[in-house]
Amino acid sequence: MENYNHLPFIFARKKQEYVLESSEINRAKLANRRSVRHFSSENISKKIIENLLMTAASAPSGANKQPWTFCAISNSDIKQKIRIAAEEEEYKSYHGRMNQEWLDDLKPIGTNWQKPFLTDAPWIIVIFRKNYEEDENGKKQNYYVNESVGIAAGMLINAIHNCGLVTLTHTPSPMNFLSKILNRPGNEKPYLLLPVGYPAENATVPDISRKLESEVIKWFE
Ligand code: IYR
Repeated sequence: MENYNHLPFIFARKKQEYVLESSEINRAKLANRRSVRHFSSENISKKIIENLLMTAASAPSGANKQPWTFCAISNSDIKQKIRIAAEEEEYKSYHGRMNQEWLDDLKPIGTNWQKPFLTDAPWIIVIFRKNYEEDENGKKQNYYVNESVGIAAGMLINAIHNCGLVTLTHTPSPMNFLSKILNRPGNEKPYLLLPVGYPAENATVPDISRKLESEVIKWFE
C-alpha cells in the first residue's frame, strides 16, 4: 500500500494575455532591483519582516525538509557585535586573503572591509542552512540543502524588492562568528546575511549593467 496523501490542487487559471502582461510587469519591476549598501536607520515593523521571512520559508526544498532557520536581528548590541566580527574578517580578506584578480573585480563595485550597513540597517537577516536535523531521537538527513536554501534566499530578495525595501547579499568569510553570536546549534551553518530596510537618502549604486538576453539564454525550439 502506497503511503502518500494528495489533495486537489487549487489553481486560479489566468488567460495567456494576462500571463504575458504579468510577466512583463514582473520583468520590468525586477530589472530595477539593485544591491544597496547604504541604509537608512528608519524602523521597519516586525510584521513586515515576518511576512518577508515566511515568504522565503514557502520555498521548495529537497523532500520538503525546509532546511533553514532565519535569524532576524534588530537588537543594536547584537548588530554591533556582528559588525565588529564581520569587519575583522573582511579586513583580513581585503588585506591578503583575496587575490589581485578578485580585488580588481571588486573595484567597480567600490566595496571595502568597512560594513556600516550592519549597524545602520534596522534589521539584519542571517539565513542558516541545516545540513541535517537533530533532536533527542538523533540525526535525520536533509537533501539538496544548498539548492533549497539558495532558492529561499532568492525568494526573500524578490519579496524584499517587491514590497518596496532594499537589501544586499553579504557573505563575510569565514562567517562562523555568526553561529557563535546567534547561539545556533551545530547542525546549522551560516549561509547568507542580508541587511533589510529603506535606502539612505544619499544612497548610490555601482554603475554596472546586466548581460543581454542573447548572452544568458540559449533557445532550443
Ligand atoms: N565579502 C566581501 C567581498 C566581496 C566579494 C564579492 I564576490 C562581492 O560581490 C562583493 C564583496 C565583502 O562583502 O566586501
